[in-house]
Amino acid sequence: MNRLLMFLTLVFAAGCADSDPVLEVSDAWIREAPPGMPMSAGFLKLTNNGTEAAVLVGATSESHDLVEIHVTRLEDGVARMRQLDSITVGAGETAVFEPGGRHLMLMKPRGPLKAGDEVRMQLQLRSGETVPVEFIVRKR
Ligand SMILES: [Cu+2]
Repeated sequence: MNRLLMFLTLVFAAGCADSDPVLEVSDAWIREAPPGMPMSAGFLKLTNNGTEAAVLVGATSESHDLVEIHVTRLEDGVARMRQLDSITVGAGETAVFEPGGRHLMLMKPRGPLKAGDEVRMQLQLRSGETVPVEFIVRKR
């Protein structure tokens, strides 16, 4: 769907332009949870166009009461999720959140989400800045 591919948000960190990172978010989507499943996962690409590292330390979502940074790893052939305290995106780098890897774990839903829904989240940086991101819910 071209509309989904075009779902690109340019986000400029607020504040002084010189030292603050300029973060660009693209391809932000949430995987629709199967019926009865309380958890979903959010994915995105986060590019740091600034000159200093940006450190993601958390997120809040209008759709869920609890959001954690997770990574999925294969351990002894079994996929396991672990919580991460933070993810550092160096200057000029892109952090990719994708199925089977890093993701935003969405827990304690405030209501059901279905494909096509749009969800606003705020990424929280260690600097204290927040980055608003619009996610779209897609089918699994
Ligand atoms: Cu997870």
